[in-house]
Amino acid sequence: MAFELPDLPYAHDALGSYMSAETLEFHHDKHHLAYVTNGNNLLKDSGLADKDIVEIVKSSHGNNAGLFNNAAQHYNHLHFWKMMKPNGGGNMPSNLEKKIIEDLGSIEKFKADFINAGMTQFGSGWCWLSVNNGKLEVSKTANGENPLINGASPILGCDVWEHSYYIDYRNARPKYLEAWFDNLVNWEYVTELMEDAI
Ligand code: MN3
Repeated sequence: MAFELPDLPYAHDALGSYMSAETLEFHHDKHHLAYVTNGNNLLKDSGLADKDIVEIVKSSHGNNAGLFNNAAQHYNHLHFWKMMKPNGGGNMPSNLEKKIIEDLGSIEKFKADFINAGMTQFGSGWCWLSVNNGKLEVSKTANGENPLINGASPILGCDVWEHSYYIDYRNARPKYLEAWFDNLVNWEYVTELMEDAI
């Protein structure tokens, strides 16, 4: 299936100073669009054009680097926009909270581990919460890679490419990660993804 750029699920200025309209104009309207455009060009002759996005990401990994990079980034950003909402962060639904405590120790430990994964990802990449064999785990990946390639299902991912934070936070990646976690995460969407993956 050809890739399409979805509209943002909120206005460009809806996330306030935590992620500015200028950042979203570049990040969604230009960077994500480029992954869609380049991905569609590479998809044409790949033999995967009739597959869905998850299949394309998994099948291109390790044998079609150009397609993989663009398809994986398309997948990552499709979810990234929905993983945020205006006035996000704060309390999470109780079934997600319970599962995090069960698998990862505590909410505080999960937050610290997630932020640490984002901080210690050298160069561009992502930090993740995913479901792997029914259990939650925190991880980080380089560039466009994501937990799908390890057989896990990502349910929360924070983009730590500089294009995601440099306009609003300059080089302060830890400050961005903290603000993102506390003020932007759409925990209801994360919970939906968890319920689908378990
Ligand atoms: Mn990005």
